[in-house]
Amino acid sequence: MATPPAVPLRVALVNGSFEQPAVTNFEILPDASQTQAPKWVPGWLTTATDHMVELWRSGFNGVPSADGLQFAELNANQVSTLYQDLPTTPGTKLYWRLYHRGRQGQDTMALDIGAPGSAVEQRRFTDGNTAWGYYTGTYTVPAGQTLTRFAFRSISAAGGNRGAGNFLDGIFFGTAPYVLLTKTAVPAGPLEVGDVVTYRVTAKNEGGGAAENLVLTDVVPAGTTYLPGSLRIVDGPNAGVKSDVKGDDQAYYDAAANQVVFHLGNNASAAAGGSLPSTETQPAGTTVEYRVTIDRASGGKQISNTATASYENRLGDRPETLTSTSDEQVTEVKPAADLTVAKAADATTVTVGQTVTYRVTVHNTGPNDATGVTVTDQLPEGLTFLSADGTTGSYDRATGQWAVGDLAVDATATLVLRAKATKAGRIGNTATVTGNEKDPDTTDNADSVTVCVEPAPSCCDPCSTEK
Ligand SMILES: [Ca+2]
Ligand SMILES: [Ca+2]
Ligand SMILES: [Ca+2]
Repeated sequence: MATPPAVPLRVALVNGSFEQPAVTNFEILPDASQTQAPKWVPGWLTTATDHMVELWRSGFNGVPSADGLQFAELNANQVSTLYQDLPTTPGTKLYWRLYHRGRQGQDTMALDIGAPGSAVEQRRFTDGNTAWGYYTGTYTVPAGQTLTRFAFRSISAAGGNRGAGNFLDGIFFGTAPYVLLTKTAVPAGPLEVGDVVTYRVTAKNEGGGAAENLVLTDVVPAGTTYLPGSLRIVDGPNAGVKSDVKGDDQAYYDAAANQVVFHLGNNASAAAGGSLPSTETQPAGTTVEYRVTIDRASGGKQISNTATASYENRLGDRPETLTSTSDEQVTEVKPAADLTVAKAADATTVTVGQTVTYRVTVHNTGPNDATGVTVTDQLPEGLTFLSADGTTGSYDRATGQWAVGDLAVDATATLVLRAKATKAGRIGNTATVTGNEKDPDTTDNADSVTVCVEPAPSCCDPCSTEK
């Protein structure tokens, strides 16, 4: 079993786009420390002594939001700093991005990141009141820093009003996306040749930022055959049955590469993968399934299967392609043996009183050795048992069973069965073979032969004196 890599500590702001709580026009609300208040702003804390944070609805006073339906004003009633403190792992690379805008003219703020109390200014942003400025950057958590403050500090605001200035929106500060794949096979097995296995793969984003252009690929495991029409997104965006055809929906079966492909996440299309948010907002991630039939050649073997996903981290200046591999799913397949039987008679026309000689041949075409092989060949009325000679095992004249026992792959056993014809007529007789292992093809497990028994000729009695 492949050991999945350890899941990194997720870092992500809470309420980074100021969408909660919903406000009409604008509201000045207590920060996240004031949980006794009937309505407060999740995630964000302020250094303002009144603990107030100001949220605006998009379009209020003619200012549209940059992301979603709401945004914040850094200066609520006082010149202050708005921040969140997040647990961090030293050495982790964190990405930030934000939208900034002036209210009455050019407003300036600083971004400070670091240990609480000693955060370091990363950059200053000055924007006018006609458009949102968009900024991105990265920060690597220094050694020993297990708590990191991410803070916006008001520097100046046009208009001279301490309670007006520095709009903020669409803020992200956190770790790269990290897709974790888990795979299950249903039923768990051991299974038989010919059984259908349903593979389910769940993709969860345990990182901070969204996993973009998420494409899941699963090569149909060796020893199985894809069951047409079995693609489905079980849970998550675009859930539903998908066709095998490429280009018509979010999944397809690629016959040339013998693999299934799913485009996953929000806004996934027939052409490209979508965006999978972190488990903070999408705890169950997204789950897909497809089915295979176990090939005959897999008898007595194991089927192993691993899914992979590719996705992009678009938090930086350029998209970074990342891949994830699922745990390996191993299914045991029980041995299988395709037994065949052939029955023949040395002569198919005999006379009453003569001996009928049958030859019964049983063969194992595999893929595995057979055990408990039994051929049932009961002599019908009109035939009296004379003798049975098998290359292996013994024939029980009472039950008509020839106990062959073990029969290796490609091995053959033969029984010569002799009987005396006692009655005229057509006599049909069938031999049927069974074994302990699954027989993937039972159409060749019985064979019959018909013998014509003619009456004894009365014309040729040498003792007759009639003239
Ligand atoms: Ca927003
Ligand atoms: Ca399709
Ligand atoms: Ca068979």
